[in-house]
Amino acid sequence: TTNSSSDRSPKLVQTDYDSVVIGAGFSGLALLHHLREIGQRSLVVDALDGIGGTWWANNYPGVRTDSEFQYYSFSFSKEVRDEWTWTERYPAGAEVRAYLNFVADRLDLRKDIRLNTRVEEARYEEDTNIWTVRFEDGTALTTKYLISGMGVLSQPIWPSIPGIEAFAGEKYHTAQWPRDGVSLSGKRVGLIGLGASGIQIVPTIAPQCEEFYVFQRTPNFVVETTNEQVDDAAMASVREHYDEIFARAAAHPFGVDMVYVQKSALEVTPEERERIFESKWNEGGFHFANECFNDLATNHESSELASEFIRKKIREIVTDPVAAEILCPKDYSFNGKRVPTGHGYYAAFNRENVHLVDVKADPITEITQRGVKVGETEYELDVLIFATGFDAMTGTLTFIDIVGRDGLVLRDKWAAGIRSNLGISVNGFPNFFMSLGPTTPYSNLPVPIQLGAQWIARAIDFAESSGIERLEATPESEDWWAAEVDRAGRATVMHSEGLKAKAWFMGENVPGKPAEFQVYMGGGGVYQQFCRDAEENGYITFLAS
Ligand code: N01
Repeated sequence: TTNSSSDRSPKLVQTDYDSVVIGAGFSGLALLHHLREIGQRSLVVDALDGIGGTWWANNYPGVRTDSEFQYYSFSFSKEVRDEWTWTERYPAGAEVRAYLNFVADRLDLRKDIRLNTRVEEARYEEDTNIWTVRFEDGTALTTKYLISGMGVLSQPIWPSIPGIEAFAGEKYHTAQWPRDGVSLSGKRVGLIGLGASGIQIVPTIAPQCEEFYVFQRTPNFVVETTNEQVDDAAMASVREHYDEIFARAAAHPFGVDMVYVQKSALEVTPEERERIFESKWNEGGFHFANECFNDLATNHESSELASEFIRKKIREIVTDPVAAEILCPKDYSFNGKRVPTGHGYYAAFNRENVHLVDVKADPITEITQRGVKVGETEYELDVLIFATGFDAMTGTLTFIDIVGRDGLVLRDKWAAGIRSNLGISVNGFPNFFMSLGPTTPYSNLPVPIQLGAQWIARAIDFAESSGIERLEATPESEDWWAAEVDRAGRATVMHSEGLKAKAWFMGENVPGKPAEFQVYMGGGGVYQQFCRDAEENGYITFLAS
């Protein structure tokens, strides 16, 4: 007998793997470990030639975490926690890379990771319920489950400035920095881009360059910090309390282990407000955004009070008043862009060899063979650095061809806007999961990465043990989630300020992308509760087929 459901039950075909994960960074390592725990035969592939994902690719001078070490790591392996030692409060990129390689070795992951393997296409076939993954070298393999761990900020973008190809000097993107580094001494260096990447580069290379031209379009609110060594006692205490640290970070809206204050910036006297701002400015980095008041991300007036405090700091640090004014953001307020942490950023502009060029007032007209042309002035350069960011959140997923049921390509499905259930699963793409897919929380990322990998492994385990052949977001769940992402985003200043500032989390840094929240602003703790609810309800919103 045939009926519609037996028509759709797959032929039994042996696949090369049970699960294939794309990306060998934080996500890929966590996924491989947890998929092994449920007995999956898994393979991780990565286009790059090293383990570490974003921490392998982003090898530029000054790269380090903006999160403190104690919540910028995994909690699931006691061995790793006990045996790994962090040396700095904000670890340098090389140390995070070493950590991830340590994780790969200690958990014996390396044997199931294939590097230098770039995916070009992944195609689902309904008859067999199998994904075929094709690589750049012409080879292919088959898998039942396909999981993206490709990262949220991994698809670099170069600006479309006329003449960019003509430049005869050395040209680098921060996210594609040469492995062996670049010698800058005695050279005239230009930098375009002052997000978190450019802001880390500035003070690091300023002492190396002969002359350093910093081309600024939109200034940022940078919160400076100090960076202390982690001593043995601090490391021992973190090891002892790791579960509590991770649990607090998981419950915090932004995935950090910080005090969640319950006071508005508008509830206190101006003197008290100033005292709190000053004290959290001195703690530095994310402490300022997270621990002063509870409404710097939700109330425009409060955000503007924080903005004014930082403008005052900029004017104090930067000795040239003209440069200070150029560095002060005035067109948008605090939290309108992702707030970067500074390590001597503003003070770098006091150096004689650092020249700030305001390309908002006078835009870059072209890049020439010799350098950068701004109005009638041509800045001659030996090296030009692009810290111009990424096609964030969706970029890696739409760059390759992910082809679901009936030939539907993910890129086309999302052309008018992101559709998914919880940023994990997409209707039309059975047995395809995303670690940190678009619309997962705006957060310190190792926390949602670990929890997401564990959730995906449990979901697959559930399907395998219940004889469910396909997990796939229902259309209704996509409607619900899109509305919730929009609602949560609009409740923050990130919406209005991010649109004004052209923030990547609104997709505004990439021409042609729909302006929408690419991340969930409702908080990590709330998001994790939605994920637990889905699980406790028998994954009903993931049973479309
Ligand atoms: O990229 P960005 P990023 N002419 O998109 C400028 C994470 N991250 O690589 O604002 C002139 O923020 C552009 O100017 P404007 C973190 O989440 C984390 O720095 O569009 N300028 C902007 O200044 C971060 O938010 C860490 O006017 C041009 C810059 O390029 C995210 O990655 C470290 C231009 C791009 O800034 C992205 O950061 C690094 C043009 N034609 C990154 N085109 C840590 O946690 C673009 N720009 C440590």
